[in-house]
Amino acid sequence: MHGKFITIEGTEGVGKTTNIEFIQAWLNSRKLDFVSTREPGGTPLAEQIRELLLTPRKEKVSNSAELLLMFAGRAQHLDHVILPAIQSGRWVLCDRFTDATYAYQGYGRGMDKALIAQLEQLVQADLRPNLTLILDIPVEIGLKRASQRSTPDRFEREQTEFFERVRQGYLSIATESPERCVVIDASQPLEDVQRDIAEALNDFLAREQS
Ligand code: T5A
Repeated sequence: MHGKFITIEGTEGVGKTTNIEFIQAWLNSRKLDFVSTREPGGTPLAEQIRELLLTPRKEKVSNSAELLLMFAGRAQHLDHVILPAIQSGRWVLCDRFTDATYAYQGYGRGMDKALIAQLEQLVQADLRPNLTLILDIPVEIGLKRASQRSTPDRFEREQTEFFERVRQGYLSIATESPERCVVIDASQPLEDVQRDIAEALNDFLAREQS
C-alpha cells in the first residue's frame, strides 16, 4: 500500500497531542512506516515561522500576514517532509494541516475561503489528506484544558466567540467532506476518545485494503 496522509484537527486543548501518541502506537502495531509531524512547523524554517505566529506581540498581526505565514511554513514542510515521505511510501501523521487554515483564518478571522483555496492550490496542488480526524469539544472545556497545560499563546488569547466560529468551521468542513473526515467526541474520557479513534483508523485501513 502507498503511504497515506492522516491529519488530526480541532480547537484549542482538544487533545491532539495526547492522542497523537495513541495513533503512533496504532501505526506501529500495524508495522506501518510513518513520519509524525505538525503544523505550523515540521522543518527548522517552518518551526521559526511557528514561533513568529504563536508568540504574543504588541503589534497587531494582519490577517493576510497570518494567512501567508501559515502557507509559507506549509510550502516548506511539504517540500522537505510530507511529499518526500509520501513519495517513498511512508505514512504521514500531521498535527493540523490546511483544514486549520480554513477553520482559523477562514471561519475564525473571516478571510475569504476562495482566497484560501487559491493558496491551497498554489502550495499543495492536488495533495489532500486521506483521513482527517476532527476532535470536537465545547470551546470552554478545551480552553480550560489548554490553560492548565501552558501559558496562552497568541491564538489562545482570542475571545471565546473566535473559537466558537473555528469549531463550527471544523464541523462544516466535516459535513462537506464526509468521505475524508471523521468527527470524534473529545469531551469523553480519554479511553473512549481513543476507542473511537481506533475504530476510525481500523475502518480507514479496511477501506484502503479492500
Ligand atoms: N493554526 C494552525 C492556525 O490558525 N492556522 C493553521 O493553518 C494552523 C496549522 C497552534 C495554533 O496555530 C493555529 C491553531 C493553533 O491555535 P497547536 O499548537 O497545534 O497549533 O494548537 P493547540 O490547540 O494549542 O495544541 P495544543 O497542543 O495546545 O492542544 P492539544 O494538542 O489539542 O491538547 P493536548 O493533547 O495538549 O491536551 C490538553 C490537555 O487536556 C488533557 C491533556 O492531558 C492535556 O493536559 N486531555 C484530556 N483531559 C480529559 N479528558 C480527555 N479526553 C483529554 N484529552 C486530553
